[in-house]
Amino acid sequence: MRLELKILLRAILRREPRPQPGDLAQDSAPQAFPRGTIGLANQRGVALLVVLWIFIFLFVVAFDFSASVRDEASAAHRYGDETQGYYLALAGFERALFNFLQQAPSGRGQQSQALADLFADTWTDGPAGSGYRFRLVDEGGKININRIDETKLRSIFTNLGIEEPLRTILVDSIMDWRDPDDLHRINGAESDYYQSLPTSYSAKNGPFDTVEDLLWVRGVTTALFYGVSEGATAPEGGAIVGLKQLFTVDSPNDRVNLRTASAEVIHALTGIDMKKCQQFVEERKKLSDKSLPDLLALLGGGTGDPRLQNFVFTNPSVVSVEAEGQPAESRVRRRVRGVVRAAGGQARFEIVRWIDRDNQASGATSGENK
Ligand SMILES: [Ca+2]
Repeated sequence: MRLELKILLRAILRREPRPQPGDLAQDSAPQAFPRGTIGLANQRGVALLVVLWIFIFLFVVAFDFSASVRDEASAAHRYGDETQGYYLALAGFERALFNFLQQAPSGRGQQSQALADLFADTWTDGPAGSGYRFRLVDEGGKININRIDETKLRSIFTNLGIEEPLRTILVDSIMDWRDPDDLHRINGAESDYYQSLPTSYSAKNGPFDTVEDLLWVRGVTTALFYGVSEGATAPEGGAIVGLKQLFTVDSPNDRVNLRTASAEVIHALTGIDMKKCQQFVEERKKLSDKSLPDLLALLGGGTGDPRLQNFVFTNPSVVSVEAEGQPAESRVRRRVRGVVRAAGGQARFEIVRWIDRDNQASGATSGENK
């Protein structure tokens, strides 16, 4: 660029004599221009080009600068929004915790309507303009992956419409993952199998730490775990359900709390038609005073029905609290999640698990932005 500037300056400083109009008139015959005139015209063209190049250069520099300033500004803005969203989410978490502790579980046996609604699997908005919302999910309403036995596990996969041989692979591999020994079942997998994978690891040989650990187990695909396989068809009377929705490691019970269990969990446990389970969940919301016989009748079975032996009826004591914060006039949303166990005494509660940045938040936001 310096070279071009030099050329330009030289062209200006040289001050070549301009051709006069008379000159042209004198030699109007169609002959070649004298050499000096051609040289002059060429040099002027060069000056013009140089000026144009300088303009382009300045334009690019200015554009680049403005774009980077704009990016920086929007990044700073987004960061500010996200920080605000995070603290709003924390506020939502505290609020949800307060609501939960207000009802839990000192008054066991008291079956208040408010408590049931708290676990209706819907988001509750904070006060108007607060910018947060929260949701409480009873972990007791899901199936404890560390406690369920082999027979029930098999029947769950059958109810989900998973066919052989995958069903047996899943059951055997989950049991192998949990049991302390390294002897694998016929279709199971122990460390020797996992060691032979491209990215090798060992079997846990102990209880699952999180539900996500299922993803390490042989046969469990992300589609199966999240329930989002494309082009999959739902089994008859069933639905595509992700294992993530069904299982928990935090449930305090061997059985599932019928008071808060989702339609998917009831369907997976009992094999009752998915539509019917959804109807049951809707009807359950309307019942003001619930008891186990009421609910069982609603589900269409007497107390003698063996399928219903999978359930208990209790106040939630271990809950997962999800809270989302979103500053006003912003599209940024932050989500936090914590699993809280109600405890007696002074402490009143204990945080079993804390997820500072819940992945679902980003997924949900991008989904809603579409
Ligand atoms: Ca094992």
